Amino acid sequence: MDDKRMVRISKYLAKHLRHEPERIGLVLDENGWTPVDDLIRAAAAHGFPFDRAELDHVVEANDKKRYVIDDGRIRASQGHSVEVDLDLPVVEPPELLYHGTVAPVLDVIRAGGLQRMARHHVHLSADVETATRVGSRRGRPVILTVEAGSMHRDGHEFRVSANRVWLVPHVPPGFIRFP
Ligand code: HQG
Repeated sequence: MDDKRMVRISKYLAKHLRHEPERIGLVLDENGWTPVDDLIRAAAAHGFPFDRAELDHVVEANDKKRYVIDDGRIRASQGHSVEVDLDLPVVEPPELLYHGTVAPVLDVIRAGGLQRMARHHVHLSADVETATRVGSRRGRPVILTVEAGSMHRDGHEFRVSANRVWLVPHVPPGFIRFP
């Protein structure tokens, strides 16, 4: 499969497993899972056919391991805007985590901290390189350092997705180191 086709399928999955399942009549359970067969059928019925081998390949080879197949079901590992409970355990984060953003929003972040915006959580990375890539999607990246260890000791709940994205509801400005 060529890269272009893989990216197209991956984006289709993101749209329907994170944001608009109802658009193709898909139903996610409370933890975000839907039967693989239902997904393949719904996609074909809505003009975007792919087969199981292609789907398996996209899930396996995806650059960020965005999707997981388990027991005949599939879900996105993170990034939802629809209400789902990923049922991830609360875990102790590393002392520092990173967030890539862009300069125009820095004043708002300085005032109110990092907000989850349209997603369920603020997304943080364990390494600067990943945060730089995330920030670059919006312009010249600015890397914020989050004092995750201190936040954890202060009672903030961290979770980590299957693809190693660190998730927290909010980061107050006092825990952010600005460049
Ligand atoms: C910014 C991709 C104004 C925040 C990536 C970011 C990631 C604020 C944007 C994942 C703010 C939200 C998540 C505030 C934060 N005021 N702006 N108070 N607080 N922001 O896309 O972290 O490809 O929802 O800095 O790789 O950029 O989807 O979050 O610029 O892992 O798998 O508001 O999305 O993964 O943007 O990216 P997003 P994000 P996927």
